Amino acid sequence: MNPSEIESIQNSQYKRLNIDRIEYGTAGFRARSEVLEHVFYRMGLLAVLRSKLKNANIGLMITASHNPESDNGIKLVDPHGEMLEISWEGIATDLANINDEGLISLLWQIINDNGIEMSMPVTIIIGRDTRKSSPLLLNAAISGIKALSGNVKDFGIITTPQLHYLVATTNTNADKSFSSLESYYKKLGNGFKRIRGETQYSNKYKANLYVDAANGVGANALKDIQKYIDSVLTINVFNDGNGELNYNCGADFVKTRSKLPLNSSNKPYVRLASIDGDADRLVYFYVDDQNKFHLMDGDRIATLAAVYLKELLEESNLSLKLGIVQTAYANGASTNYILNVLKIPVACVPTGVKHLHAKATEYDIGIYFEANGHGTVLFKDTAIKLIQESLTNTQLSTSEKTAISKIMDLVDMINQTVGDAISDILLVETILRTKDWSIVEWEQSYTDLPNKLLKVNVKDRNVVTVTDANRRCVTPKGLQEKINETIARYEKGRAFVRSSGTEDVIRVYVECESPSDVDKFALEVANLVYNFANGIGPRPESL
Ligand code: NG1
Ligand code: ZN
Repeated sequence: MNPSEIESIQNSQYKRLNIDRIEYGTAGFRARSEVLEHVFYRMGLLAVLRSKLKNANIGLMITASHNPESDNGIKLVDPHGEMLEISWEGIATDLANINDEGLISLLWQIINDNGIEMSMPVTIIIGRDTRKSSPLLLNAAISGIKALSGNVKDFGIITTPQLHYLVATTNTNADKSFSSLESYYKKLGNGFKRIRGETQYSNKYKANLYVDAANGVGANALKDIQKYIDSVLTINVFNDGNGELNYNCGADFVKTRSKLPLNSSNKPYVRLASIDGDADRLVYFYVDDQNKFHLMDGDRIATLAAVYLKELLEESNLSLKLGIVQTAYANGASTNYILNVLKIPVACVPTGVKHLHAKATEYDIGIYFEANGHGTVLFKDTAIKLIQESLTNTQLSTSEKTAISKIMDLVDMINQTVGDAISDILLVETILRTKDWSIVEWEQSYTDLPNKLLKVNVKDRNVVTVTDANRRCVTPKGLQEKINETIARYEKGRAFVRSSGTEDVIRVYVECESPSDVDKFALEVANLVYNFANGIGPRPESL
């Protein structure tokens, strides 16, 4: 750092507020927006250091996803569009929490420990969601970037997956020029139109989808993608920004409450979908003629994609290894279906996209989804090369060629940098149309086990530590044994607890065979957590 940079940082208006320690969690920092200005300033500083270290553009996304409008958050995006490397999460946490007097020396420490070459010019790519607090916080981040002489490329209001895509493609453009949103829409939209080919659907599939956009940034993206897919699919957007962000709507609301979002049609068997506030999660749903709600979550999207890819691989005779990655929150019935019906390998990893993404890269084609609807499909570079080469092989049969070119269209249609609700909608719609399935046929592949996800408020959520992909609790001592005793009383019972990385709560998940037992089961485990981890607030006595 040169003297003027140091002076600028020392004189910055963004002084640390006297708040509790804040952690770089599952998806960066998230908190009430009014306490975050100094954190954003410091993440601006850190993004410049990371960018210099990597000699590449780094992304900053300003969003608190499905959290209430009053929250905000920030995360760094690494050069290939992936989440920040895990070893830097601790550095980000330290930098966000250090007092103002220690800031310069901590920056020097980061520079020296990592051997960062400070003279290199760098650019930070920024995007933000629609929150009202975002412009002010953006200024704080820009101020941090400029204090260390970084350049800013601000893409304004965009979805989280768009920011990931823009970072990844900009860093691979041969001339280092900035990618455009248009290239994103064209890539997805063209893949979607091409793969359609001559497929005729007539009966069950209807090319008409209703999407709840959580009153967030995804509403713009859905309206934009419509222009690139012509009338192949009509996307009717509701909760498109006139109401409050994520309030009684959006993918998280629909998944956790298992009910229709605000302003939704309740016409039986109409295919509906919800995305979240920054458009990286997607769930589908419908109501039947008894007005019963049916949810098609991330597990269902993963299995649908797996069915289709498995068929295409068989038709193409390409020898590529397909695998699925889930977390412990995946419904046991979906795991069972993947293993025993589809006969595809499945891995379970800890919660957090970075873990799923990393594991999925181990397969030639890796499908990963969180039950909450965040996920995508990854194609290894070697797999893409094989697919491309096979397209020019004159020995192949017509059906092999058709299948291979469809796989290539999928490569275009899918945003491989991160789960992307817009791209995932195109994927789901492609498969339903190809199979001529209504949402009911899709649902028939397996029956979910009844399940419940609860939150428990405790004094310090860090007292709960876990291992074995979140499935076993290490501390508080004795808690896991008690949970095991409870599980043993329920047929097909499964339960686990862990501290949230995005909210100040302990999450409790249970599933079992009997729908009438699941609430009782969930309350028993929640009460164990409350007792062992010094619960605060109302005891979890009712749901
Ligand atoms: P936490 O709060 O750590 O459980 C939640 C989701 C994650 C992930 C992140 C990021 C559940 C149970 N947890 O994390 O899967 O999506 O938010 O948004 O859905
Ligand atoms: Zn999100």
